[in-house]
Amino acid sequence: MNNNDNQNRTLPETHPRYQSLKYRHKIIEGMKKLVVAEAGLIAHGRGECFDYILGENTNDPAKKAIKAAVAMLLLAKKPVISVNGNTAALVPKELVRLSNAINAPIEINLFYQKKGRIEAIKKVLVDAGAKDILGIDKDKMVTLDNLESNRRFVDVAGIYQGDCIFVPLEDGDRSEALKKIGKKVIAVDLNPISRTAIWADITIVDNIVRALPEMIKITEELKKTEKDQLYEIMDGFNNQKNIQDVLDLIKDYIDEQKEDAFKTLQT
Ligand code: PTJ
Repeated sequence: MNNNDNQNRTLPETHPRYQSLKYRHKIIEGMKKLVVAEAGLIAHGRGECFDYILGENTNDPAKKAIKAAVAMLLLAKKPVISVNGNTAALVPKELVRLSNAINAPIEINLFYQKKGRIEAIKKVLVDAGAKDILGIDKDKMVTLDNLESNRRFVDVAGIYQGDCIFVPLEDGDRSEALKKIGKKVIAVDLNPISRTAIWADITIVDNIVRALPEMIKITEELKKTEKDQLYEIMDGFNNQKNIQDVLDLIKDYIDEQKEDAFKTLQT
């Protein structure tokens, strides 16, 4: 029995938590192939927890943030999509689709450097259809001085020159560092009060597995939009207010669950 058969047996599609378990398995498989860092499993679990108390759907503030983010990416001169292990394991095809739709290169940028990881992530992205991947050629890497983690190593043709950096799902020090050197930062983070979320210009508080397909859809719509309208969408967005709205939704959801969570016991 191969690994997939084994997984299908232990993961019946009728399971009430099928979707969530499916993505868990992607992360576990990614870790076995070096795509995902060991700490990526813990990061995923933290994300799941926030997703749970957000009702596991793309809420209105997330939709607003996605629209503003797409407008910002379309207006940028040199947008770049930064990819880490978790995103490569969860949504490789969607990353490539978004990259093509907004004409932004993909750059692999890792917090946990380990021999073989970049090659493993590159393979996943190439298999998903990526053509040009940045962040893999040591001769083309430069260092961001204001950052101490491994994320400081960036591609001269990518994040180093980029004006708008999309940083889905990551640890906290980089969005602050990128902001301080004048970049626009767009984050996807299920934790609305993480450092990444707070420092980003636009924070999409949603699961990356739902946010990326929505971003691709909105890109197709907004591509036909005039520039001044894109500016209107981008400038009309207030990240602080949007994060506060998300926090209100979490409060409301938890209040509803005080009653609703026990209804299944009566059926
Ligand atoms: O692949 P590497 O080496 O670059 O490492 C990537 C991880 C994610 C391990 C690294 O950046 C890390 O340790 O991140 P943190 O500090 O755990 O932060 C990850 C954030 O992403 C947390 O705020 C989580 O809530 C959030 N998160 C986790 N899964 C998802 C998510 N946000 C959106 N969608 C998810 N599926």
